[in-house]
Amino acid sequence: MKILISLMLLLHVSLKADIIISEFDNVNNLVNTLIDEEAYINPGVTISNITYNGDDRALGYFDNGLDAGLGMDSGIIISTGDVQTISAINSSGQTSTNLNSSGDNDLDNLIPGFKTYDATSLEFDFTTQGDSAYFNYAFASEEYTEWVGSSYNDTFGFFINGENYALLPGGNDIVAINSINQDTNEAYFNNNDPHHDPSSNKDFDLSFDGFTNTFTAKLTGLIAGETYNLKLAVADAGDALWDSAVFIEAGSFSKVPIAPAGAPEPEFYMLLIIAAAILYKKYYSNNELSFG
Ligand SMILES: [Ca+2]
Ligand SMILES: [Ca+2]
Ligand SMILES: [Ca+2]
Repeated sequence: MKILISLMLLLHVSLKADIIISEFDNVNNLVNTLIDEEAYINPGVTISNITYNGDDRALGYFDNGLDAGLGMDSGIIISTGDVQTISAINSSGQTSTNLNSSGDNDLDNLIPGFKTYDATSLEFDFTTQGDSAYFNYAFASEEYTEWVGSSYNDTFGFFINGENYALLPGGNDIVAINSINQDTNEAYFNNNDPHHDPSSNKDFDLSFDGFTNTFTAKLTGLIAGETYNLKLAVADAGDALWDSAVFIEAGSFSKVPIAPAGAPEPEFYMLLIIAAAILYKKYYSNNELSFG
């Protein structure tokens, strides 16, 4: 049995893959990643007039998110720093890049009394075939956990025709350092800050010191066929340091909600099959049939 457990552990380590971060190529590819035309569910949304504001370094793609502990596997990143500093190893509590980008007025209005810096935003028009649109996202930040409650209230918003719809489940709280963290709305928060909080989870393979669960954004009450302007924006607050980012799941922008890919990983099933095969072989080697 010891051999079996060792084998399973070894296989688990070898099958686990680090999060992969890829550089920004162009904004059309980036945004079109959100729509999965190949999916068996017709996304029922169309996108046009794609633009972005911010530094090219702040945009990119991610893969193997589930192995890192994110509630989704692949998609796009919008950040307040250089996405190439995102990795599977949380070796620092203060990873940051000062992009020298300006702030964002919509985000300033979201957090009265705070000023934003290093804003990155994606903007596009969309139409939906239904009366709704959905996408899956998670917010992550290096401000966690030590700068919670301070002026470094980094925030994320998505605005339809100027109004913010990025709200935490069951309430009116916005997505920001001071409104979701280890003390507030903590049920939706993943503490990954061993540098400041020994009780934090050690199983996440992500450089951010904390991140939220994966939320499904619900854009309801829309009119089928009408065009809406959507802006996704993230920014540092207080200063341009200690980065934050938003991960948005590939193929999740749809007229119907798509369940985040946080299901058991394929390696789990593979381990089950391998373990069953070993046990099967062991059983029959101990109970060999004899003829004659
Ligand atoms: Ca960190
Ligand atoms: Ca920054
Ligand atoms: Ca920051």
